[in-house]
Amino acid sequence: MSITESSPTAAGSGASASDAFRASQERRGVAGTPPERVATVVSAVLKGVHDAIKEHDVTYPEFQAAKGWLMEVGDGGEWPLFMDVFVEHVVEEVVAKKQQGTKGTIEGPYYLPDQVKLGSTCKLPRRDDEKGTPLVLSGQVRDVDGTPLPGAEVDIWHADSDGYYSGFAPDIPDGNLRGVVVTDDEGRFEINTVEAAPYQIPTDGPTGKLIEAAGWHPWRPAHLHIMVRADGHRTITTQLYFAGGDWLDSDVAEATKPELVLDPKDDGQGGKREEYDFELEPV
Ligand code: MBD
Ligand code: FE
Repeated sequence: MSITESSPTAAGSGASASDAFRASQERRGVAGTPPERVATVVSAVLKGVHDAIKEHDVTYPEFQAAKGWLMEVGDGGEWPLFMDVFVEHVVEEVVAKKQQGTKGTIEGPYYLPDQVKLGSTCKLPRRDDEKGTPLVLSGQVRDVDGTPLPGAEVDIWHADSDGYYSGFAPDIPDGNLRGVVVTDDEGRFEINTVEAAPYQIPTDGPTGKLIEAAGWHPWRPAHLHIMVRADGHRTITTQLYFAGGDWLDSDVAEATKPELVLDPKDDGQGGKREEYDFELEPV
């Protein structure tokens, strides 16, 4: 295997995250924003930049280097990656203040809509030789008042045991380790999958180069992404993490929360099991 075929290169993951984002913009639609709002927020952002320049005596070479780097982020299609790693967690923190129910966290750049629909007890699509410890995640989707929600959708996507996502890395079949699980008449689900590995920001792109230049690390702890939808309820977008895993206390994307950390138990057959329930607030 050559490095270009087997690594989560910037060219492979950054640019395709941009394509996925453009498609999602069509889905979400873009609301008209009044000029006062634009001026207020953009002025505050620019003030932050201006203040940093003054506070740290930023030089002309540094200013020009920053300009070149910004151009590279765009050319490499890494804006979705950069924004979701370094900015999304604060947006989520702000909206979460007004929300009830199961804790959410950031969506990140690797969600893909319209994945295969699966029955309440199911196996996520995987390769015949999919590596990784088997993991069964079961639970119930309920309203915040405790009422079970049959027919809710548990839309799950995660990296493989090498830390790569289908749709964003070469050589992984479309839809691998992705699926929309529909809950049974008691709101329950049981998903058979494999443990994900920690995720590393591609080191060969502009985001990775910035991380290296700053002496930071490029890792997210192992995680499962989950979006839970039910009629009449606010959709929850969240992630589940694993107790004791690497990078849990230093996620580069700052998206962990104590409530979202699982501690799966051995099932006695070489695999692991865990339960996690989701509570959705009515809209
Ligand atoms: C990921 O897998 C992720 O979840 C986020 C938030 C950013 C980059 C890669
Ligand atoms: Fe992720």
